[in-house]
Amino acid sequence: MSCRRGALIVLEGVDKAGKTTQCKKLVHALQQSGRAAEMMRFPDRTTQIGQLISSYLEKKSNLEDHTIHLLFSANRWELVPLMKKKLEQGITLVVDRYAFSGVAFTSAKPDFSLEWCKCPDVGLPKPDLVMFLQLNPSVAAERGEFGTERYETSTFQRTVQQRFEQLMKDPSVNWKVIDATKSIEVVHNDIKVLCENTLNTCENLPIGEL
Ligand code: DGP
Repeated sequence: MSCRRGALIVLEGVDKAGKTTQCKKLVHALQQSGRAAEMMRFPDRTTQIGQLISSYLEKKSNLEDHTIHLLFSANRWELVPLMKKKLEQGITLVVDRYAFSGVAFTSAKPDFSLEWCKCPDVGLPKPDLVMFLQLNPSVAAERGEFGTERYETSTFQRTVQQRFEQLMKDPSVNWKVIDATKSIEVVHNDIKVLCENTLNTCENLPIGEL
């Protein structure tokens, strides 16, 4: 019998929406229910490319805007063989940020079109489900001060949110919006309900491409 593939599930949202917490809880819940599941995150700062990105985000180095965009994309591409292998082994991947963050963050900079920003990620494995943790930027600000990394300002995050809203109009991607103002447990439950449907329907379909 051939192994049923795992699902590729992505959580997106502006900073402070609770993506990392929710990814961890989802992986745990999937494992408890007897499914093989693992978490991944982008950028993956552990690779050589990831270290260049990390140093850029920490403002220890400066990189030209197109260059860093391509490095973020390259960081996703370098993990594709591993992602495919795991999905084919039946492992569901819960991914903290993906190509949509890539497009939303770079296109929030002046003079970058959504179209240009999407190009380097064309062909990446397509998520079976992308959940957008919706959080009003003013509520995000109430969750505490932003950190000191690049991009962590309210003005920039508001523009990022607008770019995500444009991306969510793409009907070829299975977007679902989650109200992230609710408590951690309620959000977790909403996420589990949405995943259930995807997990039951995707396993006989081939992995798509962005
Ligand atoms: P995190 O490790 O999840 O806090 O993400 C690091 C920061 O990098 C966060 O502000 C979002 C941003 N980011 C994530 N992916 C990309 C990308 O592909 N391109 C750009 N320009 N920024 C990204």
